[in-house]
Amino acid sequence: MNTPSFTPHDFIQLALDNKVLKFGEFVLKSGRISPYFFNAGLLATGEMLSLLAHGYADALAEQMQNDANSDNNKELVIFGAAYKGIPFVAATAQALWLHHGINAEWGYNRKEVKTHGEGGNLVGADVSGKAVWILDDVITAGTAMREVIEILEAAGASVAGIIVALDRKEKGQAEQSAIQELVANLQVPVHALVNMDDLIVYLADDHSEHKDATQLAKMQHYRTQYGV
Ligand code: OMP
Repeated sequence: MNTPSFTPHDFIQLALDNKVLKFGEFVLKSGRISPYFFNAGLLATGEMLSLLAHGYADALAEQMQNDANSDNNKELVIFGAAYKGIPFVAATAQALWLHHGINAEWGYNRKEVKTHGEGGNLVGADVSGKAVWILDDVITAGTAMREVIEILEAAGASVAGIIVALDRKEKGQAEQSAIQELVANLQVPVHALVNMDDLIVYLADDHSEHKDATQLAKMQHYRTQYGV
């Protein structure tokens, strides 16, 4: 069976159906109290993983197409950070091959450095000296992403670009969003498959199965506090 192409609406619907996206009161890594939480660890069916990987792969293929038009390097290396990024990067490498005929190199890190056998903390593609695309689940204030960038830089790699599943479109370290800060600091493309605005559009849409005026109001209030 072919996986349908990724759309924000279908992905949000599936995420709500499967409690990947939940409403309530959640304390975030940044300490902010959020009326919603996206738990990528619950994208735990073949359907959801395939849809997500299709989304990452389409975004990367489009980027490769743009790069080819501007004569940039055509090599594609993708990286997923432990732990949640590992299945996503593997599934995306496969989706790139199956849907786009792109043979990307892929790799990931371990959280515990291995001291025997091949050793080290990186697995898969040798990223040293290469420009690498980072795949991650959620970006809020950008702390997790800065940690991934440090891991890659320590391995002698540079960042070619970043794709996240959800951009919460919140302030980073100052007034810009975390993604705006990354773009300004790294000068590389940063994409999100879904963002806070898509969630708000979904909740307000008459065609959404989970249309919800109460949650919509809470989301809008939160956005005025921390959103950009
Ligand atoms: P920042 O490091 O602030 O960008 O937060 C991103 C990280 O927070 C993600 O990698 C997740 O570990 C976690 N997170 C979620 O998984 N889902 C959310 O909806 C919000 C967060 C969060 O804590 O901000």
